[in-house]
Amino acid sequence: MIEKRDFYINGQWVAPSAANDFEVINPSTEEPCAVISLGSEADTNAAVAAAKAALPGWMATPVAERIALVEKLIDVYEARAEDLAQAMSLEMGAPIDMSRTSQVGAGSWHLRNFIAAAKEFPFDAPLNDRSPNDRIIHEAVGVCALITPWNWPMNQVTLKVGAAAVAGCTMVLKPSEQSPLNAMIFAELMDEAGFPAGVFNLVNGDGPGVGSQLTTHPDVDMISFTGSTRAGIAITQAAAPTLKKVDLELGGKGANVIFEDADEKAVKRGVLHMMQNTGQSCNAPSRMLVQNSIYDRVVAEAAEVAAKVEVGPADQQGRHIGPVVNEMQWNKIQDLIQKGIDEGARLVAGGTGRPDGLNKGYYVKPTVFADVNNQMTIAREEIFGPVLSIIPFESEEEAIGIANDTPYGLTNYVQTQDGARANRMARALRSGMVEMNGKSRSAGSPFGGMKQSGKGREGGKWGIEDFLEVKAVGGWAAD
Ligand code: TXE
Repeated sequence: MIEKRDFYINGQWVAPSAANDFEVINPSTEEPCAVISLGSEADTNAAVAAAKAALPGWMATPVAERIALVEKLIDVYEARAEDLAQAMSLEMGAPIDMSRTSQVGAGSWHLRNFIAAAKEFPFDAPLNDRSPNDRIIHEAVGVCALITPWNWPMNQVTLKVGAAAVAGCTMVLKPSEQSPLNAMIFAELMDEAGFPAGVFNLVNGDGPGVGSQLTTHPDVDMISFTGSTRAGIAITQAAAPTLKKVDLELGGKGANVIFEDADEKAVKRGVLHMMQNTGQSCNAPSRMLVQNSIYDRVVAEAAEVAAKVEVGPADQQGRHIGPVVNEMQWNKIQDLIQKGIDEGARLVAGGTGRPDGLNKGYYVKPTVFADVNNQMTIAREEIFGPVLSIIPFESEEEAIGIANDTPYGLTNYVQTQDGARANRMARALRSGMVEMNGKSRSAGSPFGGMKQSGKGREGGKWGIEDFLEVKAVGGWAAD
């Protein structure tokens, strides 16, 4: 059993101020795999104080030096890729091959994109050519609390730490208590890369503890949060009395609109995308909207594809899907599958219970419902499991109406070979991101949502911008 109780504060690993052990459970086996500590208010205060003390020096560090440290971070991150992958598989259940590729790979990708964006970012520039005495300075927001979830842990940690670091912010990371081990390795990497003491700090804890201590702390200037819409609302309310800046990347209920002229791989691609990471992605295409003229064929194909998705433990190599992260998520998913059945959706693959032969571990059957109506619970709530809902539509207008009829607005998907229609759809869909015909967004694109999917954008220059304040200076003297 791994024992890692210390926190990384002010450039050192320090013991928690009070004993408060927490067992991390391996979702593939339901057995404890590690013990960590949940921090107390004294630990949170120590980390915030370290970040506050380091802020002036870090803000004054030239951008090129901050970038150079992030470049060093990429080197040490890639050198420890296997340790990061093993930790993620152990604690959150991503199959090892997926951890080694997309889970770990997302981290270096984001850090590289931040470096490219930071090199071009106008941190300090005249207002325009006509106003040489007006200067626009972008400077760090200040001390940032970074609160991350367990589903794409390194993706989310690097999206926040990379942007905050190049922007000149100092930070306290509170990773999910469900997946702290990979974040603790990441803290070792920040140390190895040579970030000055106090620039980056890590305290483990849960939402009601360290999470809420950070959100209410008077010396924290900004919260960057990824997680549930429930917690996003709680954080916004808790942060209000101190008027902190709050960036939120929350849940989603993406539509994948499949028109009758979709390419022949569109259905398979959509089902596999839904099942990826065992459905635990905020941008999962969880509602497949299918045009009536191809509906029966698509339902049959989707059921067939889902039935072939293999499920297995995280330490097994291959392209199967792993368990979901914990018992609470497993129970939530089971309840929602049962609700789908009870509310009259037609189950065409999977269902409740564990897949055959997997009696221990939080495994879920890859599940597909057809004949779903957009008002059913499975079409409205983020399930965060391998469960696809297929909803029929007749016209483009109807598809737009159904896709937008959700409190969420993160990512939508469109499958059609008609370019004009694809572009009309891209404009009409109310979401922070739209992806067409299996093309994902390019390096440096902004990631984030509208409506109850959050506010703010992560990644590339938009991600950096969110960690910056804008200062307008009039009467700037010639240097
Ligand atoms: O998330 P929580 P949970 C969604 C998904 C999932 C559901 C619940 O639908 O089924 O959320 O997952 C910290 N103040 N997403 O319960 O609680 C918590 O410690 C401060 C979508 O695991 O939101 C952890 O670090 N912090 C999502 C982080 O928030 C608080 C990813 C996420 O935990 C807090 C994960 C509070 N009041 C779940 N409450 C996405 N957008 O990708 C919790 N935390």
